[in-house]
Amino acid sequence: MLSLNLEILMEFIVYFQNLTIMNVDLTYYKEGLIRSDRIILGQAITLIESDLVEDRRLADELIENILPKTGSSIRVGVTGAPGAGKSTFIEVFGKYITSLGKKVAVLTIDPSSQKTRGSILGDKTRMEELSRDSLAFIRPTAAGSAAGGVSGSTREAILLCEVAGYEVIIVETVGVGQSQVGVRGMVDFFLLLMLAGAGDELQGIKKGIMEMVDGMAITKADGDNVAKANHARADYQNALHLFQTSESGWVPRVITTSAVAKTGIKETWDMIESFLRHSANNGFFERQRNQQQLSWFYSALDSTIRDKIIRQSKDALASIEKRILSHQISPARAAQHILENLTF
Ligand SMILES: Nc1nc2c(ncn2[C@@H]2O[C@H](COP(=O)(O)OP(=O)(O)OP(=O)(O)O)[C@@H](O)[C@H]2O)c(=O)[nH]1
Ligand SMILES: [Mg+2]
Repeated sequence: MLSLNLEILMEFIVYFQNLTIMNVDLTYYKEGLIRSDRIILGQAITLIESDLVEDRRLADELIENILPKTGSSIRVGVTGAPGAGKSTFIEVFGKYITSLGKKVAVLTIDPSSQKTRGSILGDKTRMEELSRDSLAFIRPTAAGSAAGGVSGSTREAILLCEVAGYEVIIVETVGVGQSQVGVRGMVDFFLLLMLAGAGDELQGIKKGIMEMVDGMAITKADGDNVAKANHARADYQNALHLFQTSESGWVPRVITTSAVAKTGIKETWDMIESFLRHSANNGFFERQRNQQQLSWFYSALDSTIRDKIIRQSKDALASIEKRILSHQISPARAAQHILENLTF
């Protein structure tokens, strides 16, 4: 507990020092990352989340510089409804991964708070054991940023963790629309955690999410919950067979797990490993990574153009909004009009 608090305190001290000094440069970040300095990794994530123009410039330079050293981790997304047991599961799962001698980074996205230095405390104390593990790094990331699209900063945070030598990167997101789709687009394996309910298991789950997942884990399968969880597992497994078959050719598996009884943890890892073997063999792994890279580009392009327009055409936008609302111009024509008057 003491060492945990000290570490958090250190991070805050260094963070505030940097706010005042801010003369750190590319070499400082790059070398820090390469020697796997956790404090500098944390600072680099703060840098890429920053909206300040000069920070963004340095962040872009840093990312470009490290790109050749990225891509070697296994990227796993974990999603599920609030309270499904994601953080508790990730703590136990993360400990299992470090017990294999692998370094694990956990990035949590909190869609409700854009810039959340404050929630570091909450997340670190919730994954207390894992955050004390020298092979683990835990960090909440902001949902939106200047790095492009909803998920820009998390994507960049993944790259930073990879350069710092993290071999497995887990991205936790609460199961709400935009953030979930965003995370699906940046990970190799997408795991959905579900709590077995009392009634009809399949009612509460949308077809859309079923099509996105590579695996499901029914959580809290302990005590009185075991029978219910097994039942739910069979139901979901049947349902998943109906959603045949994604481009990967992989049929998602469903397992039961308990973070308390520590069951289903090795099974989850084994499932991910067999997915990786499968998708490496048929070329899907690389295809998916390539596709994700390009869709990141297009979403960055969208948000860059949008930012530029909003900065350059503030007055024109205000007046055209009025014309749209008084039916003098159609929204589509208005958009064209704004674009035609943009200078690049
Ligand atoms: N019995 C039992 N309880 C669990 C298990 N895993 C988590 N819980 C409890 O479920 C509650 C929610 O767990 P979290 O891990 O915080 O859930 P979460 O999905 O991360 O929640 P949010 O981040 O708020 O969306 C906590 O009170 C946990 O103690 C488990 O395996 N068995
Ligand atoms: Mg959580």
